[in-house]
Amino acid sequence: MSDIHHMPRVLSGVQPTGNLHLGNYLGAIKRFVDLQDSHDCLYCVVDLHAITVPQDPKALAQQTREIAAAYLAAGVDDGQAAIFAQSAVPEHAELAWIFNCVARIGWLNRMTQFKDKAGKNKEKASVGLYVYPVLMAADILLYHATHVPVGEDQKQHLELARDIAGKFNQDFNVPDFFPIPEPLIGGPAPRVMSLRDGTQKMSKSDPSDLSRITLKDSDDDIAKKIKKAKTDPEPLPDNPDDLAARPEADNLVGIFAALSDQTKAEVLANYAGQGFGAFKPALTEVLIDRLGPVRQKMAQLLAEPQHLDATLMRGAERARTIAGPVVKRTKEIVGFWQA
Ligand code: AQP
Repeated sequence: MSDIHHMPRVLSGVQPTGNLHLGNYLGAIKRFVDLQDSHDCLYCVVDLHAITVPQDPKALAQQTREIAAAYLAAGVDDGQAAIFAQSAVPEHAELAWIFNCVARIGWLNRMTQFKDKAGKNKEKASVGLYVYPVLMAADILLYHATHVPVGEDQKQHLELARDIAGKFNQDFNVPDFFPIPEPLIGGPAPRVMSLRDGTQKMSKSDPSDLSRITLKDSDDDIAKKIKKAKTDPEPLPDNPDDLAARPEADNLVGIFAALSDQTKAEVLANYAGQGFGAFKPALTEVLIDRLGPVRQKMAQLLAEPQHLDATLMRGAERARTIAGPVVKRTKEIVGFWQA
């Protein structure tokens, strides 16, 4: 029998590690907004994750405010969804330790993000970077979250969270104590690719600024980056399947579709037979139309840090009202002494 009835609950987060880009927006933040009316939502700024690689201590708190500002500017309503810093809820680290003792080294050795991020220097990578997916499992399961909106790059980590939940429930004979969370990965742009190379993920750490559109880019920056985006000489097809071997074209059509809440087929219905000379200006217009207001609102919010701090404080209080009892019960299940 279940200990707890699992109501639909959404948890997700973004690292405060620098300039947010279109991949973070389409893969995560825009979808946070779409879910808030139908689900109980918690959106954290995952600063514990951020320090798995070196961060400037003087900049980190401000970067955390920036992500909170991005959530709000994109349309997350802090009256509905809790917005908070991960480090302000100590239960994340507490549950992560217990999960470190549930997860298997063999499981972590399969994680491709660690391999990508540690590169050839894996002996010098932090232990935190290695156990990053275990902390992510704790982030989700701490709230008994049932759904996790993320970009496709996080799919493997979500599978690990599911494995950890299942193993804990089985090891301690508490069927259904932790729900098995479902990834919410979808839409026409689940993996936004670099504007310079359609086979590489758009990412904060790409050395080329032309590879990504950031939420701080001016309208002129956006126009310049789209103008310079790599394409091919063929006109656009009328069938999305015909984009399969054209990664750059597929990426730009996917971005257009996601920003305009259409499918790729609907976008192609308007642009089939046309080249990028016609498509790029239209894409620039959609980008400016959707991202311009987010940029302006973010700037306004960042000019009032006390408002952002109040939002983060309220969010942390609310998060702790859920996290506290879950950790208390988890400790009982594990057998820890509690007065
Ligand atoms: N290119 C992407 N397409 C779709 N979704 C993406 N996400 C990231 N890149 C893309 C999603 O954004 C959310 C937050 O990501 P994060 O900041 O926590 O971490 P990240 O995935 O490490 O971001 P970057 O930009 O890719 O950083 P680096 O360069 O350090 O690797 C997640 O839901 C993620 O799926």
